Amino acid sequence: MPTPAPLRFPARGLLLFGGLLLAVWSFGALWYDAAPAAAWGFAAVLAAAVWALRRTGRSWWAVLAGGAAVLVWWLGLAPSHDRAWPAEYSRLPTAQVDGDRLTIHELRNFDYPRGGEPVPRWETRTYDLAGLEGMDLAVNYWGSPWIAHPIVIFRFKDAPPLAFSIETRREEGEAYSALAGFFRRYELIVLAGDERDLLRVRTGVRTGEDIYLYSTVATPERARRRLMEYVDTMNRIAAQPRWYNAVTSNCTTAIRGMRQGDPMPFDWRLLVNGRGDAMLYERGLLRTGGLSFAELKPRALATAAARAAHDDPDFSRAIRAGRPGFDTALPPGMVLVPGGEFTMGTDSERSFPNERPAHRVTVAPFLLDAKPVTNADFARFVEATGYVTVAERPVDWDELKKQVPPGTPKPPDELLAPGSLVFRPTAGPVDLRDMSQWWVWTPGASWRHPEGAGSSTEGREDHPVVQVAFEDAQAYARWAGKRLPTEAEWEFAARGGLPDARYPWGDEENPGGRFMLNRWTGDFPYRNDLADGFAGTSPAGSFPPNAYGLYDMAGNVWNWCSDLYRADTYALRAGDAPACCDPRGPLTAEDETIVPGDPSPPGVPGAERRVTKGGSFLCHPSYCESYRPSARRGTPPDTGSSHVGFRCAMDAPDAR
Ligand SMILES: [Ca+2]
Repeated sequence: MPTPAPLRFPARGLLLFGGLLLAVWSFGALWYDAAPAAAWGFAAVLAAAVWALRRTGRSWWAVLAGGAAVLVWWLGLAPSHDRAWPAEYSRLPTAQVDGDRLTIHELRNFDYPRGGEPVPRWETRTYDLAGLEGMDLAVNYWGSPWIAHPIVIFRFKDAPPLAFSIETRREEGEAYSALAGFFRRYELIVLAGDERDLLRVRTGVRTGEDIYLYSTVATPERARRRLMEYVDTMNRIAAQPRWYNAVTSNCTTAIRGMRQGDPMPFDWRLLVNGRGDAMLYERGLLRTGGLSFAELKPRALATAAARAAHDDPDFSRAIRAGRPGFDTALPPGMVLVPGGEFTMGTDSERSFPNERPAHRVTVAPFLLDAKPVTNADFARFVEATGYVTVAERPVDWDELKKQVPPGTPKPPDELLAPGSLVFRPTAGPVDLRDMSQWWVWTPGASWRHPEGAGSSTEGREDHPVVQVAFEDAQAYARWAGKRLPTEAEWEFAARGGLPDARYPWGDEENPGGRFMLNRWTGDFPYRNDLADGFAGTSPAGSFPPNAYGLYDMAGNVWNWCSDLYRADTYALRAGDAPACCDPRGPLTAEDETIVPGDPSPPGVPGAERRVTKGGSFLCHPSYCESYRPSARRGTPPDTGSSHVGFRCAMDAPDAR
């Protein structure tokens, strides 16, 4: 028998690589599925055998034999339902279908009280399959943008949404390890749960996780087929335990495998499933609201809404409201703000006295314009109604008298001509306590002529309307069938579900070096370096929205709120217990305590002022940083200016 020729490089290299892979796999299988000591023992024996055979050219036989022995042992490992499961995995759901009636046993519906321990609840529920309306998809990220966990949700006409989550059934004290997922460490479980359980555990209990919510195009018939596949898999697993495997049987590939009727073509994004939503979008399986995927995804982010609605019995509607692809029938341009309890004001040292103390407040769900009312919007209102704004009317000295110190002489007539306050940069540094140096009473200034006679809004149709008084904003809101937001609503909305964050987007003012708002950059009030792109107002919505989809909640223009202003409102309210519900502001300012350091323009004690929120293109950290959600100002109601606008609110529709 001729001696075989020595293996040439490619074949030898492949053999070496294969041998190494087998050895590493065997080591991992023993490490994860037996014990680390077994893995080390195996490695030592194998190394000794390879060493002993090193001159015979047959040392890879030792690797093959060792690997084969481990494989035989490993394939013989049996999955089991009978282990020390933690509460959340302690029961296996099963289901029965009888015509249109679906009954699920051991449906998980844990409650997660804020700050408390989970309350286990396992239920039997029945669903009318004829009432199945559609199928939604929640995508859960817990760290890497490449790896996600899909939760499929079925919506019914007369029942809460039913969610399914295919997970590793980890034992008590066992953490999920991506590497262990390649071996036989975990059994597979299909959880059937109330949507509030499977989503809230990820948004309100665990930290650092995100949920994106999409509506799929599945018809009720198609959704029913998918649902039946889940039911089938669930019952099979209950009858016969099965191993989880990160490649062949994970939460995403298991979904694919269930689709026996019309298989989903294989795609790399089934494994690297953090990009699975993009794949579904490309295949036309998601409702898009007419948006590109790059636009859709940020608006599908439901983490903040879910946190805000954590205790809301109407959780399922709150997390969907305003999200593209869901039929929530909101008036165009409005966003549903879920409402809830929150900390209003702040105890931060870096704040004004009128923002303190922090106190708990609840607000009901409400609708809010996504953007401030623009010049084009306001022009439509004026055209339709012939409305004349306060700044366009001659000043009524008898009215003005009430707002200035008694005995103030009547000003010259030209100052009583129609006009408004216009911002004018100074020539150089000035005393920042004296606002009169940059605010100039300008005859002829109005919403049509924001900088006075000769100026216009041409080319600024999409900028927020300015030079509007409180009364003008109210008149517009009434015409639009809306109302102004309360201060509490404004602040809740601006916070975007982030409790205690300094800004509507978080604690860092310029995340990644990016400007998140239009404020004053450079040296106030004489040099603007345009670092954020705008010296004056910017088109409404030029900067990223907050988590509720609201734009310009910081900077650009101040927004009128409906509340009467007092610097001591928070101090008075902080004594209230429990959290005050939908506060509408003080009823009178007559006995207002003067609060030293109130940043509002000086007024006559007790004279009416209204709350403005949000800060403007004139705010600068050196001066006010009033674009923080807790910041507030009192503004005389008849005073328009270059940097005060508004947006409207509505009560949330009660109907689902
Ligand atoms: Ca600016």
